[in-house]
Amino acid sequence: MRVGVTCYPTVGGSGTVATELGLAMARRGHEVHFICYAMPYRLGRVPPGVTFHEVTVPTYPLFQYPPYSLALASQMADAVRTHGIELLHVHYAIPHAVSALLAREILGGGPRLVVTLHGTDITVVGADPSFLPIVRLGIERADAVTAVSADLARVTRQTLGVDRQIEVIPNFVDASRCDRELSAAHRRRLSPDGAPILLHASNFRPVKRVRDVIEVFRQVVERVPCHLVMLGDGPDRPAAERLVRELDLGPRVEFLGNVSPVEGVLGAGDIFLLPSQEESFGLAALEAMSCGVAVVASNAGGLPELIAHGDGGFVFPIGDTAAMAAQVVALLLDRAELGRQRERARCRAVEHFATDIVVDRYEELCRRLVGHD
Ligand code: GMT
Repeated sequence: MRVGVTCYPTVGGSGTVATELGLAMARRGHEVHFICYAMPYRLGRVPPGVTFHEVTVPTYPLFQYPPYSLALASQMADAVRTHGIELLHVHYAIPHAVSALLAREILGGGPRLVVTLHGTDITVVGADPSFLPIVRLGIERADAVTAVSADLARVTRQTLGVDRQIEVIPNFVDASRCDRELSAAHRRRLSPDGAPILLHASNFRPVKRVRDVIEVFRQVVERVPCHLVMLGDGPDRPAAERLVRELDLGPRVEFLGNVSPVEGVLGAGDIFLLPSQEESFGLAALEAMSCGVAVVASNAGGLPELIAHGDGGFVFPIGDTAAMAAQVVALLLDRAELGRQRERARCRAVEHFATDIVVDRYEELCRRLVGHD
């Protein structure tokens, strides 16, 4: 098959999933064309079977808002025409879905369209009245729509008022990216006293409730010595760093920003904290689980589909930092149980969310639409 993939190329779950899926499809012999405004951060050296098409947006004095969606549509149409692309797979509905529809208009028909919904494209930005009608159009007109959790599929139908099939295909992880040696080296540096390590990784947006991460840590460290490692970057990071200083937690908390490979640091931890307000899936938690890290999270959105309470992870009501902290303390005080939970987290990631299992489902969907056996 010849497939065009569009995603946000920056660090983030949807870009990671889109890129890893494209790479997996290329390894399976398909021709994959990434059509994005920059090289996806996870692409690295472009392997055989993969082509990158950069979308450039010309500037002009009249353009206070350069029309990226239109440049993307033109670039999609051009790539389809030149390379005989049979299917466009766009990740994150805004604006990719409607750009793909426009590309089909330009071509007077053409490729099949798959839209994969990732979360805030529906729950936050997509629900905004300024985008809702255009997101609904993209979803209604696509040949197939997938969502990364059943909860996101349900919320999409409810929020947009659409009544169409949305296939649930969860995110996936390649556990071989975990590197025990690298993680051991990180652990020696991050915890010179050998105390356990709590982790958080996100884009530090308000939906992540980063203050709750710090509040949980504050309650835990009062009872058990430990460290907190914060990965990623975003608008709430300065306030989080300030809060850590105000609470006098500085010596025990490190903000590392975006690190690569993230699994190196994730594998150095014991427990991953994800107390989000909204979370359609929680890819960072899955990555941590695949490296043998237990998860303590909120029960927002699709998190209970990823985390089976008591089996490698625990979920609690959003904002219940006391319950989360009590769970973390219980695990840190019972090292045998912590070890069992960490192993269960790894098993669950590998048994339910391994790359091959999930890529099979996307490949089957694409074949069905394109009509290949
Ligand atoms: O908008 C975001 O927070 C980023 C977005 C992304 O592009 O990574 O995250 C969403 O997609 C991820 C990949 O499917 C999911 O793992 C995240 O749970 C989801 N974020 C939210 O729902 C807040």
